[in-house]
Amino acid sequence: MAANAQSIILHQYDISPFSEKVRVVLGIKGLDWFACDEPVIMPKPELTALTGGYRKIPVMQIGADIYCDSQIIIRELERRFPSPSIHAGSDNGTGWGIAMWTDRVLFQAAVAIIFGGGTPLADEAFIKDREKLTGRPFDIEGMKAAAPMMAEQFRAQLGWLEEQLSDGRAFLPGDNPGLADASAFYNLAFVRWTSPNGVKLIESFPGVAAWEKRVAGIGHGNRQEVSREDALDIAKATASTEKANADPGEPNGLKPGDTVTVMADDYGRDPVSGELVSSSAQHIALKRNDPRVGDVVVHFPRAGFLVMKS
Ligand SMILES: N[C@@H](CCC(=O)N[C@@H](CS)C(=O)NCC(=O)O)C(=O)O
Repeated sequence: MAANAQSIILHQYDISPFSEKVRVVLGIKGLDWFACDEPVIMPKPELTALTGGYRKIPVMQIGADIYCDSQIIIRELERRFPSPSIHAGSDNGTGWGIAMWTDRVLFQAAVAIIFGGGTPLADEAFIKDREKLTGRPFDIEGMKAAAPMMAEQFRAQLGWLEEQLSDGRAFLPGDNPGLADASAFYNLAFVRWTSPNGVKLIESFPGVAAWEKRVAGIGHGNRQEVSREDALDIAKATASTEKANADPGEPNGLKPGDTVTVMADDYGRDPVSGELVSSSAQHIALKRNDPRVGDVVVHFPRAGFLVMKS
């Protein structure tokens, strides 16, 4: 079946670690979805037509609703497809906090090991692109120098996973896999794809290595492919399903109709502006228009993002 307005379309590329986090969640939930492959470096004209400037990967599209950042993608998947839940075992919400650890501290250690160890991924065009993304030099020599220290950091954090698994549980939250598993796993997958030295560190933890196999065994649900042009046509032909909603608890008085700008608080801070449709403690949705895709609503998480009223 071809992709349509109800399909989950994941704008991604295969060696994108944050896409792997979402793919594992799609696997936990056993969902049908479409991969729309995007370039690894800029330009990404089709992606930014949908997002209004956000260029990071992954982005999820369902019709004319565009979800930027793995956190809001997974929250939306949980909302639309609650069973089985990503909140497994005793996790009702702290899984999001675990993801903040794995997406920032653990990920930075993995990146330093991968790029400090030399990888063909880092060609000249890639380095230039990532310098623009982060606003900092992509300092391979510095990463090489830091790699031994970062190996210690990575090992210490792998040790936490080993301790969590030490009572024989199958997954981090207990008998069933959840958000914590997807969040930790993708970092290890990224290391396995790219860094033999990093793999040795992982292999030194038998419980972690066995858990990794179990998470890999979950799979990615049922994947099909969709082209970028077809994905844009779907957005153009569809209206967003997001309803206007004023949050009385908004600390800074934001309300539907306000013009706001949203950007990540870490790297890839390309601002996206639009008219606020709805917001909550965990979510903000902006309406914007693009000649290629018409009216779309772009969704972001609140934790890790800055919102400015224009
Ligand atoms: N906080 C973001 C991080 C996403 C991220 O850094 N993605 C990487 C690829 S895995 C990226 O976009 N790199 C730059 C690029 O692909 O253009 C999320 O959770 O989705």
